[in-house]
Amino acid sequence: NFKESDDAIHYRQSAFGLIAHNFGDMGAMLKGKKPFDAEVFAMRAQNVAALSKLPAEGFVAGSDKGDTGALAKIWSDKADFDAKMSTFQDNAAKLAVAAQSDDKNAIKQAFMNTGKSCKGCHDIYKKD
Ligand code: ASC
Repeated sequence: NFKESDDAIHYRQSAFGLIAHNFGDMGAMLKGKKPFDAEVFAMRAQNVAALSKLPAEGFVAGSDKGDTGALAKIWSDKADFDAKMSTFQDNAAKLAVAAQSDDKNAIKQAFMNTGKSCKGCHDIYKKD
């Protein structure tokens, strides 16, 4: 529970920031912008799988205000939003498993599926 809706907003934005940092580094490795380090990649994939479970708690009722990226549609279509968040968590968990293997194609596919979960939700529920 949060004392103020600002605390809930700060909580979910912090979680998303950590997810973006970890996911972004994985993307840089897969796109060849930096060398692929399987150990670091797997660590980051585990981070994202764990972090993916955090933001949902911050989307409390009454926190659909202020100048955040969160659109009011999140709260009017909460069941769909929650389902998409759950799909993201599932894909992130699968990415963490794939990252334990040496199957680069499976890793790339799992990474792309997870990225689609990010984008699929942002397209509908995030400003810009
Ligand atoms: C990222 C990031 C996102 C997603 C999205 C995937 O690295 O910050 O929001 O990937 O662009 O399509």
